[in-house]
Amino acid sequence: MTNFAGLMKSDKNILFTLLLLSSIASVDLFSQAVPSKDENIPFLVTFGKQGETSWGDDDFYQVWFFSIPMEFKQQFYIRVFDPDCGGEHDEIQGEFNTRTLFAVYGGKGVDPDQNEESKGLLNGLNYKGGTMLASRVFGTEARYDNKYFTFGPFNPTAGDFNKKWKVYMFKIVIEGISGDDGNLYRFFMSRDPNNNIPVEGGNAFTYEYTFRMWNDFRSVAHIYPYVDTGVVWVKESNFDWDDDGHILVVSRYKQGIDAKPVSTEKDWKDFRVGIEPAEIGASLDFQFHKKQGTLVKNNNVVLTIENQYGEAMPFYSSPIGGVPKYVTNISITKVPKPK
Ligand SMILES: [Ca+2]
Ligand SMILES: [Ca+2]
Ligand SMILES: [Ca+2]
Repeated sequence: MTNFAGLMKSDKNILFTLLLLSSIASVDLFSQAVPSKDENIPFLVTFGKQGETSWGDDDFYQVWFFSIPMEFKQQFYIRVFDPDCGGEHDEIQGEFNTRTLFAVYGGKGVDPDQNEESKGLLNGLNYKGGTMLASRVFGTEARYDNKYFTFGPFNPTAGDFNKKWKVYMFKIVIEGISGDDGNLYRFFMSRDPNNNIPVEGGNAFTYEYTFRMWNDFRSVAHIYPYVDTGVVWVKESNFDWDDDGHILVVSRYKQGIDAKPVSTEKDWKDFRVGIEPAEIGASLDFQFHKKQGTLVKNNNVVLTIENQYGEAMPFYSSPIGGVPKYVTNISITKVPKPK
């Protein structure tokens, strides 16, 4: 830390050092689990489209992107844990009768930087842009209950190339095509069809995160929106939070801003927070601290975030720049704008 203290003489150097630290911290070998270890979220969830939005899924589909660094030349797999709806983990309504489509896309049309509709945010737009590479519909299937199903192998070059990040992008669309139960599942992007072996430098992201909270008081879930150039403020929106505690916004410069109000039942609530210049090019940490006292059980929720232009921002499973930690005694407001 002595070198760091020395650099603090110059504001410009502080900024440079932080950028350097953030790029070093960005290597994360656990990044291919979705949700990731850093997120500490038990499951993603998608309900059958005859379900009730009051159970926590606003639109009965979800879109996830996987990115593969261009240096990676091997084939890879997308593994889905508990893709069926029935037996363990899933949320029954009446009887289990839900069918869920999982479809993997590559090629032109996938990259959300080049195709806004691909983000999957607005109903009626074509979030299935790209070429379908594999798909399967799962009902109640004991052979995939509490087990993995593996899509692939895929060649990295079958993805949609993104020049900015130098990655090939793939996406998986999850749709509750019938029924009314909640399908809980997770992903792992793997080099191996039968084991979870990470693709180095791979990542996963979404623009609308639909997930299950833990059924305990102490576990804190996190999601990590990435703040790109030009962002001045962001609007976080949450759906069907069941008034389940606090959402805190944390970064190197935010110790924990209480994002109030949170949603209650079948409603959206939003919260705006300003972005400091030095928070650009890194991730924020949205922390979900559950309500104490009476346990809110099986809480399914939806999260989105947009910038001041109304553009949706991505949540990365492996936070870009690493997990942001609040740093005391550094006030970024003292950093002057570069001349
Ligand atoms: Ca049912
Ligand atoms: Ca399931
Ligand atoms: Ca809920």
